[in-house]
Amino acid sequence: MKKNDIEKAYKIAKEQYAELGIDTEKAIEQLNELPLSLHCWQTDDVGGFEKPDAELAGGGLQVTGNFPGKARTIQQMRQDLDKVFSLVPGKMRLSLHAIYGEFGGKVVDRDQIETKHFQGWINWAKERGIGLDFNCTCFSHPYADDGYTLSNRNEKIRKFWVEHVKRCRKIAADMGKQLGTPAVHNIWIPDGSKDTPVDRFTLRSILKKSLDEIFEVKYPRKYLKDSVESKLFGIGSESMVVGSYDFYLSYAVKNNIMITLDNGHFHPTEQVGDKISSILLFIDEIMLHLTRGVRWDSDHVLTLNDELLLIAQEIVRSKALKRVNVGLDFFDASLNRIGAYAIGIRSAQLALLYALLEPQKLLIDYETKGKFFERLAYLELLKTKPFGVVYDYFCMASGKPAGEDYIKEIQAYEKNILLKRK
Ligand code: RNT
Ligand code: ZN
Repeated sequence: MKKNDIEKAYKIAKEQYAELGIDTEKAIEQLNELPLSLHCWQTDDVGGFEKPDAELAGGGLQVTGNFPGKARTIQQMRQDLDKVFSLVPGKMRLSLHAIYGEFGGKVVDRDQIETKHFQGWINWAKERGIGLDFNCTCFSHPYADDGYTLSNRNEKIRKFWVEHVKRCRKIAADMGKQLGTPAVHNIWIPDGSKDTPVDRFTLRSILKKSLDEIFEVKYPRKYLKDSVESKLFGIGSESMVVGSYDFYLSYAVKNNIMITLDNGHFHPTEQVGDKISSILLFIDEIMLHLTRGVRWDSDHVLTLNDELLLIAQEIVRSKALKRVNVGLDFFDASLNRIGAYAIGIRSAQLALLYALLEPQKLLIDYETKGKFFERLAYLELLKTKPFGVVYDYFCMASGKPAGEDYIKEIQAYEKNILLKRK
């Protein structure tokens, strides 16, 4: 896109929004300050680097597709992530999983991992001025094969996973300490049952006990923020998931930790956006895993749809930009993986920008006066306002490709880098 054209269009867009009492510059500034936590696992289909060429995600997570050029080494993964960062404006963080450590060709089991295995990542993040978030990996492991980890009835296996998660929290706290920005540690486990279980109560009490043990160790919030992620069902856990929404919401409220809302983990007509204003009255912060659910599947590339818009609007309308940790979570191996990131990040930012460009005062005024025609009319009008132009300008002003320009860059990267990978 031509710089001149973007500037011209932006000038008009700015005036249009100003007529509604909205300052586009301020919206851009707010968006620029809001970090997005990029999930590292779209680079390699949740493979990790515990063993060469790890393929299967496991734990009910299934990645389909075989687009060429998946990252097979940490170097390739970093190269891909740098490419992604070069294509998008705004602040980024990186969310790592425990299987992405640098294990130096040795077998380091999950109950043995230490900060030293992630020091390379910490240095990498420091050089780029970005924060890290962390996730224990309670799947793709022989001890997860029977479908239960932290809620396993077998004490040896349960203890193994408790030790793993404890170590992961320690690593996350070290990341936060070294990088000067708290790391979110997120716990998601696949535990659940394919068929209708009889004794749900015992399973959930075991999970509670494991979590209590895990959280016995306290870390300052300036280093570590703990979060737990619920799910409705997965492949192989269709009938019951131990870590359900009710379970984790109760646990989070009681223990004042965060809950991770992955919008692919709810009933199709349930809206995560609607939950934000409720939860934030009872816990300090939440974590989001933004994704796109399609029928039964939860991990399609994020696009700008109504569900995402409501989430963004509710963050902004609740004045919770500093209380919501926005992360992404999708993995699709059927298309260019760098492109998947770029699309997902752009969608998240577009949704947030759209929400930041809302004339809140005006809308609330109509709402409180019961003027519902006017409220609806403005909400509809906003859909045809030029927020895309404002986003293009934001990209350009940040020195990043604007409009369709990022597509060409990804095509070139595919040709020159991805297709040449073995
Ligand atoms: C799984 C959860 C979880 C994972 C990652 C890989 O359903 O969404 O967040 O996607 O931990
Ligand atoms: Zn998730």
